[in-house]
Amino acid sequence: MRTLNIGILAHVDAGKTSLTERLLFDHGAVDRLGSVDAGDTRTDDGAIERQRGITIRSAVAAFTAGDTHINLIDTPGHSDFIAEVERALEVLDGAVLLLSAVEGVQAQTRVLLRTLRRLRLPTLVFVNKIDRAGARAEDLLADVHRRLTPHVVPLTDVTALGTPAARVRPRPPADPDLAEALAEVDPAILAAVVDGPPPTPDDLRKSLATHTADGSIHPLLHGSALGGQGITDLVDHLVRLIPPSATVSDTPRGTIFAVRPGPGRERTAYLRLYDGEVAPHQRLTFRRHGADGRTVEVSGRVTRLDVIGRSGPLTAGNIGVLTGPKDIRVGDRLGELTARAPQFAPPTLETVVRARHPEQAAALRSALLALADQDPLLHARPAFSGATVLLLYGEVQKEVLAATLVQDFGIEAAFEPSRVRFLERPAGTGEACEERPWHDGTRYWATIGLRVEPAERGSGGIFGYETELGALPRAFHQAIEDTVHVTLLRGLEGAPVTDYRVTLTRSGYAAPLSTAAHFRGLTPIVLRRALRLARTRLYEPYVTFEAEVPLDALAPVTAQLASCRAEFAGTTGGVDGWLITGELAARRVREVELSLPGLTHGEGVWWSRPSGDRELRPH
Ligand SMILES: Nc1nc2c(ncn2[C@@H]2O[C@H](COP(=O)(O)OP(=O)(O)OP(=O)(O)O)[C@@H](O)[C@H]2O)c(=O)[nH]1
Ligand SMILES: [Mg+2]
Repeated sequence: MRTLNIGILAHVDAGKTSLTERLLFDHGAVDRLGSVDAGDTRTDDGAIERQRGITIRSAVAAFTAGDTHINLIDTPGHSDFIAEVERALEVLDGAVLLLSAVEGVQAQTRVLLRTLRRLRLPTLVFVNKIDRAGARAEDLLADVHRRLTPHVVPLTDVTALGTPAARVRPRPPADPDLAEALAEVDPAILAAVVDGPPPTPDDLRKSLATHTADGSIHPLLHGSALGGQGITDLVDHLVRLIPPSATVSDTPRGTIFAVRPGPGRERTAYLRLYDGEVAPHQRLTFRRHGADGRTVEVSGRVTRLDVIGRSGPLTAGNIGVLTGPKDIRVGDRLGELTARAPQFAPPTLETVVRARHPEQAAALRSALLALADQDPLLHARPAFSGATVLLLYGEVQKEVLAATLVQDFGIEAAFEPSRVRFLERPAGTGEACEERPWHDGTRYWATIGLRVEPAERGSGGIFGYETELGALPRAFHQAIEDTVHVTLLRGLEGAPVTDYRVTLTRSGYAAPLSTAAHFRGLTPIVLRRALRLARTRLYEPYVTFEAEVPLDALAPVTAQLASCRAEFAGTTGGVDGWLITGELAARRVREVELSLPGLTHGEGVWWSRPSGDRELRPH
């Protein structure tokens, strides 16, 4: 039996969790149809998810259709949880991108499809909620072609649209729309359409399979997760059009894409295996990139292994849930370690968190660091005065984190208002050295030479040695390394420094006078001098924005954006409204968001996502 790993992706509330539940129920994987509204679906299983009726973490559930075993990965739709979608993308064979027949194409839909196409992941589009009043079909399709991609081909139609009696029926196999869409990506079909003889239904079917598999064409199907219409068609096409990924060797190769706290201190990890086999009790070694740029390995024996939806060993193509290896994290690799570029930009906001009850301060810090440790996309770092700085995508993520701290750790935390996160990067190279100096009346029995220089974008902070390891006792080395990273939490302009490489160029100590405290005390003095010589540049985050505004609001909205120094990428539409796109400094976003309702009689739709940072220019 073959396995397909299928991601369910969409904007918030499109019906991903409801569709997942429906697929499980229709194929006998659950014996009761749960609902998001009643808070009893299989995949929204967290207490906060059930209370709020939104998905926060990706969840895996499996069912079998004929001789295909399908693992569904239900992802969150809220843009604050885009990091969860990012991790899921890596383990998929294909995706179902949902649209609501009522709400249609949303900004988040566009971002997701753009990413899926870039990754060349086979993707079907499912227009959900055809039973709901206000559902659209023909003009929604026109909208999809205009605002999502022209490479979408409808395979179904709907009767009694927008009513509970809505039904789905297949389009004819030789549908001219199908031939036309395929002609855009398939020269053989183009030649047949233009010069004849016209392509046969069999030609079209084969071309559709090839071009869905290579991610260049997206079949579109209709249905209702609540009513169950169109579900059989969806599964038939998933099975027929999405191929399982090919295995390339017998050596186990896989990725950890989710980690959940288990009973006690144990962690449960989700491993997607691409190659080879993993058996219970096997010893596994995972690899990741460490902060100093070297490869970190964690090994351990598997104490428990469940293969999702199957029994027996974990084989290539499947997902296993395992416990055993300690300190395992999201992103850890089994087998070869390859770098992978992130698909979405890092968060632009930061907040400072403190315990409401001072006696919980230490517990809060360790809870946040534990959460961040399992999850490389939750960035937490200690701040001065015992607080913790967190990087965030948005306010909903903050609320969810506050609720998690209460429910899972019993800690009440206070979050400062979020602010835009600025960063410093070294501008050049600077070097400094001190040999057993006196500073402010203190004698430091330590010799430290440090060089600061820019490191590759996205590398964070790297520490390395030019001195011989072993020249200093380990505790002193560690004291220098730890102090370097803490010191660089504040650069010359007060913002955290990132993408730096600090190298220990000289070191020395005097036994028995030297202590780790001498090294901790001297490191910031030497490092600051080196940093001043290197100089730093200040960077601020930018966002990509999309504003949908009514016809008469184009001029005032454009003027407002221009006064916030937006850079415009395009303005399209003009029939029933305008779509303005561009880039904007993240710190101006709030201003635009607040003015938009007034400028658009409450009809404007604003959407923005982090797009990376740029050097700060004076405004
Ligand atoms: N009428 C109708 N309502 C639907 C359908 N599918 C989902 N809904 C409703 O839409 C709402 C959102 O459904 P969810 O399944 O939670 O949507 P989601 O995409 O998983 O949402 P997030 O995970 O929070 O992004 C719920 O109230 C569902 O009952 C459908 O086919 N028809
Ligand atoms: Mg959901």
